Amino acid sequence: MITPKMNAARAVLDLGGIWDFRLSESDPWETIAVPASYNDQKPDRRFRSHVGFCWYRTRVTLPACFAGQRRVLRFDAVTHDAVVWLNGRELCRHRGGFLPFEADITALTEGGETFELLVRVDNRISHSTLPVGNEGGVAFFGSDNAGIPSVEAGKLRQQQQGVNLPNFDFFNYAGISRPVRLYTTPEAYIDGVTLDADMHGALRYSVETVGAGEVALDVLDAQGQTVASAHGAQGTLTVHDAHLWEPLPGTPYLYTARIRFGRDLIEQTFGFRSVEVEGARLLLNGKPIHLHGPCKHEDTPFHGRGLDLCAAVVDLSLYRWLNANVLRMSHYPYAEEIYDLCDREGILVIDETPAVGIGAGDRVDPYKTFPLADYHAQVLADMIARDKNHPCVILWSLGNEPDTEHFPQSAFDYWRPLYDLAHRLDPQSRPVTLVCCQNDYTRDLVTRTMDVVCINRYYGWYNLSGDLETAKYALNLELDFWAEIGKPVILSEYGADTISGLHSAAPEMFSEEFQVEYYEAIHACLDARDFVIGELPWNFADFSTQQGPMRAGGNRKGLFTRDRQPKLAAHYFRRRWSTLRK
Ligand code: BDP
Repeated sequence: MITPKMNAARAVLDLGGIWDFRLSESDPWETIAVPASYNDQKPDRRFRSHVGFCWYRTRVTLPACFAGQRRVLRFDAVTHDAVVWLNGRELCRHRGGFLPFEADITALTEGGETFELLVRVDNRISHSTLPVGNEGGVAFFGSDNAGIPSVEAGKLRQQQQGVNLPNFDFFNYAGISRPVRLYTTPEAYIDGVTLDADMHGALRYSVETVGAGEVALDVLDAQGQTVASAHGAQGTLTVHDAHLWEPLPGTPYLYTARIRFGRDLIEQTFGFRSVEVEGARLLLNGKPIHLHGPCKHEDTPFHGRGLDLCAAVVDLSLYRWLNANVLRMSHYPYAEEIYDLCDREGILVIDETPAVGIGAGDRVDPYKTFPLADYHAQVLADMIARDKNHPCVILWSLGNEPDTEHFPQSAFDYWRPLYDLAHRLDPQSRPVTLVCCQNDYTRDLVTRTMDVVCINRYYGWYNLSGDLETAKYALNLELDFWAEIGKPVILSEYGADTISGLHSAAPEMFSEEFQVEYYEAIHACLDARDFVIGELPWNFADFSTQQGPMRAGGNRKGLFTRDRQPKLAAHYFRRRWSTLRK
């Protein structure tokens, strides 16, 4: 799906602004900002803890000059499920909160008139959604007190009244979280573009079109000069002495493919770069690369998970300040604008499906009971279709922390087809991974079969808490195991909750000094091992979560506070990453 951008052939109308909103059909309409999550926009607990449908409404006047054009309404993301009506008539529905959908409204509109858009949003999570919600009253954190009659009765009451029980550790923000746009195309139009450009200057391309016409493609350099051209819907061309796209501290050189088809036009940036796994190394442009940068969430004050472009620029500027070169888009595909930014800023991206929390303890096999396989495959396909042309994307992550330990064969049978699908669908056949939970790694049959092994580990925090010497001992033991597997390993999460401003001279957990000592201890293990090709601390910034006994004002593992002020550890990483070369 092509990201709508205005150019000489296409108009784009941003429908963002203040819309009407209500939590239920019996509430009065009130104001809400779009795009943004609705949860933090009102000082009202009902907004934060809402479960089920809510309603958005706006009126749009279509410019008269849109007549004679094909007209498409596009939602970049509505979290989680959406149904859209235009003038009371159902237009489209979409499942899943992190990828775009669109509807052709040409036949329903003319240009010059006003119409009403109504959107019903559903934020419920369950065993059949990604991310996964718990069913049966199981809470993610804290003691369940299973069996106590009064507590069980309370859980039953919660279920009857409707409750979301995330099986994941980030707030279940919902709403129209990314831009809504109306765009035009000529009647015969470009429907898809696939670019595969490598470090030798070869560009393989294919263009999908609807209607009659010829495809012509020009490659423009960063100065706008045409450096290569081709005709036809698909082919290969070569740019001689191509500038490579390199991550920081190199130059992320971008070219533009200008594609014409009849009266239509698409301008798609891309970069010449190659990525592959060779033994226990990850090669970027033929050279081993070490990945270092914190994982993140789309999470800012007020906006929740809604797109906040200013915060996005601030955040990526802080990646540069940290001397980071990678951003793992935990735990869902981010807004398209962020990939454009990463392309420009030279930040590598690990792109992840929203498959978080596929697990239900040691007695229930989630792979036999959660109806997810087909839907998960669809989400993966949609993510790859959306993001495949970005040079910043170097690794696909099929999901985060599923159960791979209790039902190892079942897990393998579930994840293997997704791994194969990702390779089949990606024209660049980027490496594929699955981010694995801290578990009995000797039982896990999936993680070791990925192109890159990604492990989340909390030695010294959730286990062996505070005892960093023993944490090192245990992590070293595990790393000895992975050394034998012979694949590149990324420590894809590790971290310690830290309350900004809490200090201790003999560092204890939650203090800023402890966070630094924790990282120093873990790094002592990593630095001794060449096959560990990446370190992705958890998390870039403090972020909002479901309330619970383990979370004081959210997850505090940020290197920065939620308002992006550095803790001691941020300075530590800035120093470490200024010299880190492997
Ligand atoms: C990991 C999860 C991440 C959590 C983190 C934590 O992947 O989403 O936020 O732990 O507990 O298990 O801080």
